[in-house]
Amino acid sequence: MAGVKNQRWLRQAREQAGRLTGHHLRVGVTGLSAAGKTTFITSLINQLENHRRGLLARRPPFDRLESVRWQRDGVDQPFGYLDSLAALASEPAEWPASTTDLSRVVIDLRFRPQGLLGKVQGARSLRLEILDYPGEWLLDLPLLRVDYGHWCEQMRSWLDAEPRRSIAGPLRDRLLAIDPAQPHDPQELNELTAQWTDFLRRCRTQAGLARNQPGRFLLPGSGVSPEMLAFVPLLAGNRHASGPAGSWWAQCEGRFRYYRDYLVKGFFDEHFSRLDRQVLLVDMLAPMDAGQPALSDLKGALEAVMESFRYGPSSFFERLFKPRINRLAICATKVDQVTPGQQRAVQQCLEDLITDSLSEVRHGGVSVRGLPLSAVRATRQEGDALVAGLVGRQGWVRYQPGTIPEHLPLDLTVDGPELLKLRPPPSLHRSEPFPHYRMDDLLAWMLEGRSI
Ligand SMILES: Nc1nc2c(ncn2[C@@H]2O[C@H](COP(=O)(O)OP(=O)(O)OP(=O)(O)O)[C@@H](O)[C@H]2O)c(=O)[nH]1
Ligand SMILES: [Mg+2]
Repeated sequence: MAGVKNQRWLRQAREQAGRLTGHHLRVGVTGLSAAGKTTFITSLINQLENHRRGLLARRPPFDRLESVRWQRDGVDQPFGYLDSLAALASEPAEWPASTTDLSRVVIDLRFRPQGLLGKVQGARSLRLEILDYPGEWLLDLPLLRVDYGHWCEQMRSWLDAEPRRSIAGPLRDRLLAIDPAQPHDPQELNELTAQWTDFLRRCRTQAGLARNQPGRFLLPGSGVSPEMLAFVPLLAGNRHASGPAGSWWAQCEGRFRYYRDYLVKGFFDEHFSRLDRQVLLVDMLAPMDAGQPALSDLKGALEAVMESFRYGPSSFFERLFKPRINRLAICATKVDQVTPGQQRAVQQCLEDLITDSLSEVRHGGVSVRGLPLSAVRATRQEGDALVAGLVGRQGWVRYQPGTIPEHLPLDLTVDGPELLKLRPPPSLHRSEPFPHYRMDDLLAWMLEGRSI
């Protein structure tokens, strides 16, 4: 434990040193499960590696970019760039696998100097650091603001409402029937934990719901033992409940506290509390396709996640040692699934969905940029139709995506865009920039305001 702490301390010290010289940029890529984080990061490295060929070639400051090095040595848990590339370049092409653990991306960029003074100073370098992690973990951040009794109340109200009530079925009755003050039965607790995990999985797959807590029940990550994850919400419990040692309450409350203070807080402190910029990736199309409950759950999830970050201006001291996010890019992802003319509408619907949170962020003085993105474009346009390959099928289909409203209706009821399961485009190669929408705009935004 002391070794891990020392390592963490050393890394933080190195980062602070980089920060003080202005050569370090930490970008938080934030997105729920399947938002498109891994594909985005893969495409970002690919665009940078091929900066001389793609849209970046003529775009400042990348027109001065001399060299790009994706670092692996000395990086603990490096991002599986090569695995993601192998999937995308396979025949037939596949999307990168869903993420099961944390990984780190470090990219060193070296720029030709600008102007006379720059020439005297020599080449400018910038280290870009990004993290990838399972989106499920993000859903735990709101737990940092609640205690166990509060969480039980919240779960009770979620399970009282559809579609969770039907999905939970008899599990809800079993959890409600437990008297928190009674001695707990370890075997029953294990059974209930397994059922809660299965319930979370079905919420996601059957109803497209986003808020599935605790997220680590679905993807534990390394270093997490099953005992750490043996607790459930006691639906008869509340903020005022208590129980003697050995009771259901004492058991579940203790494990919840450990989960929150060790796993969730550790993840947040190490990875999110020191960000310079944030890219919030949101798959808006899938919940629009799944329907009103999925959109409403996504709204709740995004609002809760955004509340967890520190936005806005900070004092000089804070800027050095506790920087806050001063730029936020909010991006509807995978917009290649609709026609170019509809892409802005998808972005608008996303901004409508979280309009209150965005006003808060803007009010804190943060510059917000909205960009509808596609990290890897799977479709091409032919007239007013799209042409693409489908997962598990050969050849091509020509289709017209359903309509996208100009604004999201207040009751969140929309006619779904009727999505198809697209496969990535063929013949992707590491040494060619992948086709995309607006990755160049996003990269330029990331570096804006940095003196390089
Ligand atoms: N058409 C299209 N689909 C995409 C794009 N990016 C991602 N996808 C699809 O979205 C799925 C999820 O993308 P990932 O990059 O794995 O998402 P993630 O946020 O890393 O998900 P987790 O690792 O599960 O948290 C992929 O398997 C693709 O099916 C894109 O640019 N265009
Ligand atoms: Mg991923």
